[in-house]
Amino acid sequence: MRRERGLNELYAQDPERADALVWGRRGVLKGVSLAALSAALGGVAIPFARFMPEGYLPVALAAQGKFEFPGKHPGLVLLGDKPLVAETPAHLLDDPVTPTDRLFIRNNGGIPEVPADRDSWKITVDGEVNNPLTLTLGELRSRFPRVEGVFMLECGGNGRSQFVPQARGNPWTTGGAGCPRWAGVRLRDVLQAAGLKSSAVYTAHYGADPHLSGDPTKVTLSRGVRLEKAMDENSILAFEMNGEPLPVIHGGPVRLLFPGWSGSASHKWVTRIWIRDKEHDGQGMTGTSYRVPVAPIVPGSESKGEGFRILESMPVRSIVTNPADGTRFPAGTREIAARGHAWAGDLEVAEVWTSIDFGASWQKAELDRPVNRHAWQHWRQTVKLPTHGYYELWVRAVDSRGVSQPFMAGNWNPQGYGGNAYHRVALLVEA
Ligand SMILES: Nc1nc2c(c(=O)[nH]1)N[C@H]1C(S)=C(S)[C@@H](COP(=O)(O)O)O[C@H]1N2
Ligand SMILES: [Mo]
Repeated sequence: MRRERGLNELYAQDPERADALVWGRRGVLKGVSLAALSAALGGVAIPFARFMPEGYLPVALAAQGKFEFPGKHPGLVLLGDKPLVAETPAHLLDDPVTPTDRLFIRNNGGIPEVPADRDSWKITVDGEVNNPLTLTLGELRSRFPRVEGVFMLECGGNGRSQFVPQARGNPWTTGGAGCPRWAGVRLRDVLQAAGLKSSAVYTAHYGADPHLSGDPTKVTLSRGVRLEKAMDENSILAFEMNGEPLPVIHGGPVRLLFPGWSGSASHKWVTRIWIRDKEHDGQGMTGTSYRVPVAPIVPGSESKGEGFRILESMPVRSIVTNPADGTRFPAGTREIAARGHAWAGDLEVAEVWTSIDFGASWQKAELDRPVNRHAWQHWRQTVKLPTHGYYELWVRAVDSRGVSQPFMAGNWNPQGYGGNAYHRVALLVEA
């Protein structure tokens, strides 16, 4: 008797057989027949198979790492444990405001010790300022106006796994992003209190997290931003997330937050903000780190980052948060309520489009405005499925300058930054 197996189920139960059936070598379809493909998907029809590009890889699932961390959702996917890195599957990002337990984690080093009295945490502001300051978190709270907002945090490497050939680093799918509610004080209020000199052009961030080597002279990460971004009203020193003290894993007692820009600038456990008279050149600022080519380079080629620019504002992206990848719908289902979010760094999203026929045709989704600048936008759409079988729901967003997400991650770079290919989820309507 032949047992019908689901998309993910097949991989979960018999990954070797599934791989042998579907894939040749890693990530490349080896001229398999449509029949073999259907069998690998659990013996189902693929109604729009005629639109599948030659060699196209259906969104059939890879193995997921087990994840366990106090206060975090067990559905997060572990990408690495030294340093700790975990991403959020798109269906767990369905909430309009990301719950704390669902925000991705990206560490480059260890997790520092934090004093029980959080308000005693100290931050120094020095460099190109008239009055260098050392302020405790308690002083930050009492001296400067409290601000809050729903702000995006997105890793510069989000989408990296879609680069071909594979880029170096954590293989983020779409889950290195989230949009919680944050509260803190404006960085610009603090910088103004320190009195910026006319020579001030760039920030340089330092934090308390130890280097993985254990060598105390080594800096885990030290990135910075142009002064213009530092002075933006939404660039904050954050000490609360979703109405609670900022969890230690997310940089508590206090972190920087530069919404819309590569998350690496949003320094956690921040202890020093050094104001510089030139572009910062700390750990993670040079070479191919958080930098992308200005003119495209040959995918897979060697590069030391000559002619690259710093990745600042993140590119436009959209995700499907409902239905979940791999959802199986009962026989007779002909309509589903799809929804998700879209964002575009410092810009707004102008349009979101969906396709169920491998991009042969697109339908425009309903799209909300952001609740505030630098918040993601929600989209929704009733998607019609003409018959039973295997579908992929594809989504792509277009930013306010008319730039769309591409089908493939473009502008290949050695460490895989700024990859924003369409999000694709596998759906099945039972026969
Ligand atoms: N001190 C410190 N800050 C840091 C990092 C780090 O390793 N150390 N990682 C950065 C990167 S690359 C990202 S994407 C975000 C992730 O923030 P999260 O872990 O709160 O999601 O923190 C940034 N701030
Ligand atoms: Mo990141």
